[in-house]
Amino acid sequence: MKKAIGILCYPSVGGSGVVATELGMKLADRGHDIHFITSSVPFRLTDYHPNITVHLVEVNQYSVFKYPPYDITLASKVAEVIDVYELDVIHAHYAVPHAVCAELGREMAKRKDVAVVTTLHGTDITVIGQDLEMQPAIRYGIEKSDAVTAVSESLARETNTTLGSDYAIDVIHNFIDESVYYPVRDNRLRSHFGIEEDETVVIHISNFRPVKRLEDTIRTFALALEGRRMRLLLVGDGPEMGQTRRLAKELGVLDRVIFAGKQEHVAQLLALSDIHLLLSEKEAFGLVVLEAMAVGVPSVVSDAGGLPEVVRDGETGFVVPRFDVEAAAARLGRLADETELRERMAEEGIRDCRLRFDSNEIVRQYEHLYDRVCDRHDA
Ligand code: GMT
Repeated sequence: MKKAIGILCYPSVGGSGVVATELGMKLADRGHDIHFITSSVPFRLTDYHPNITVHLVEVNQYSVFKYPPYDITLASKVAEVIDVYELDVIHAHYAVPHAVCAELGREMAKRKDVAVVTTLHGTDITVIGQDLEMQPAIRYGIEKSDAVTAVSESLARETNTTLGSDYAIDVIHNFIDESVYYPVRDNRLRSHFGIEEDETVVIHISNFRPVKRLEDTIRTFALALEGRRMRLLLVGDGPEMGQTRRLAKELGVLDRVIFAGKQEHVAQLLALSDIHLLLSEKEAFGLVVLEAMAVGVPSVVSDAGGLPEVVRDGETGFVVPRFDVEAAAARLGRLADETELRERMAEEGIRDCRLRFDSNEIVRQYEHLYDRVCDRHDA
């Protein structure tokens, strides 16, 4: 049944906002009425869609406020949208503040028969959840939700371990937009970066935060470079950028590293790459691994969090122990040397995208969940 669904998400940062926006667009395509309630228009929402409305949260900057009350304003906006648009479901992406604000908004609204679904994305548990001051808020958001999902089995387990709880958490994996990420090889941009035809391109894409272990990425690349013609294409920016550049210089590989900066359209960069590298310390899912896989670029990943659920070790890429740069370099070198292995893994990965991460199937899982929580509310 078609539903009116409110979506709370971060509009401009990271994978959680991307997944929330893609989900909203897919649901709108399937006839649901989607209401994004955010601080700005989600950056992936580029086209007009008749079933999508964006409600902006405008915080009053009144001088008595030392801290502008964004969360309270968001909750008030949620209440307003519930009542005016007769929402059936509020879907909060990220535990804080969104799950908490979804519940507060429901409390404030006149209509009470709206269900709250929360999706945990990773750092809301693995980083923010480690902060004991935040745990009561995270627990509240989870416990008040009618259903909670996590983007990987690993995150579902870690949530209960971190919070010392036994919550029933549904696992719904992430998906990508198959019209943007599809199997393609396109070397045209190589010349722009001064990459020779016979060079193997290793790509890393992230927000350059400490959990992404840029240090391990550079050390792995430097070790694997021995006697090989390879370039490391770094896409993104963040707090670790300066240190990354310094380490590349110190290890004598700076001229082999390309700093592409933050980019919105990574599909084109994946299309010119041979191997994708992500050696995170924590990673609930690793959306970028799926993006690489869909384009046909196999990954070498660490065994952090949900990464082993995305990459099948030895089949669609390689999984190595976290922080083990020797193991990562050995796998990277092998993939660089063995074109046939790379191609076989690329094919398997493309197949996995279709079979295990098909967007229509994953959106259906969310629809079933909405039906379930709404039925429970109506009963
Ligand atoms: O650190 C990031 O990559 C950003 C972060 C976010 O909250 O947007 O990403 C998290 O959510 C993504 C979408 O579900 C997952 O693919 C990422 O693995 C997860 N990041 C971490 O767990 C570090």
